[in-house]
Amino acid sequence: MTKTLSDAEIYALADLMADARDNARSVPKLTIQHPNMNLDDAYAVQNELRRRLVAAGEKVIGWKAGLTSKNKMVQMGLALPTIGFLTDKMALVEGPKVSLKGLIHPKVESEIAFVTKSELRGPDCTEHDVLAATDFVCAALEVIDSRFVDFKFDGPSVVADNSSSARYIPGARARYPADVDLRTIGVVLERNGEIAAMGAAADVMGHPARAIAMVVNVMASLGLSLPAGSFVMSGAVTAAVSIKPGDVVVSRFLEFGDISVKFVD
Ligand code: OOG
Ligand code: MG
Repeated sequence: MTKTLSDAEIYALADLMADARDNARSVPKLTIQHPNMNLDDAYAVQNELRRRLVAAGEKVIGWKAGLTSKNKMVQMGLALPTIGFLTDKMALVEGPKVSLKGLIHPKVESEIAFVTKSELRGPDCTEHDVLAATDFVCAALEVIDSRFVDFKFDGPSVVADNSSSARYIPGARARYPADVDLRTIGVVLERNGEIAAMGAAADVMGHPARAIAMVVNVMASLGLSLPAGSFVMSGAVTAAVSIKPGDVVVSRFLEFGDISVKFVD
């Protein structure tokens, strides 16, 4: 695949997506204006968004996989695993006052995150390479937010929107990957005391480490490797759950403990 958009068009789309994010204003999906836009174009927009945030002082601390579970693919009607970058500014801390300020229509997702101890480089990265390079695994609660109207998008649009990345809350209990079976670990996601979703981590590509290998292999196609010390989320195990200020969310992963938050304005 090669790009169909000019550099000027890529910059204009990065302007549009950055403005939608910064002003919490949703926009129509990009393929309405650019029907031939492909994934190379979309990752070029994502790269430009990343370049601008880094130039503004944010640090890329890791990456995420998106749409890696059957549950998410069915929910979004899109069977295309994607990647996005994470910066230090997107991180939030578990607690009773987690702000949703600046978000349009946030949803939460229960995920397993990997923290790496050596560099990973595609394009042939496997689940085994990922496990060998993993320092520890922990839970994460991702808060996604699409910059598209009604949370509706296609593959190129969501990639250009950094795979709906907005915020993430790392869990506090770290485990060595060899000490847990990452396929059979189950999660219960509660909102306001009721079960909103539940599932087992094998729904993420059969094994969440495969989602990390996917991230590394897509990064290789962008000319990037994954540095040691990266925090990488493997994608939501269950369907995402909508939230609003006032909601209390508890994500309970066997082996990783709970992440409890109360969302506020
Ligand atoms: C795209 C991002 C999906 C995940 O974990 O699957 C994602 C979306 O559904 O908005 O972060
Ligand atoms: Mg996610």
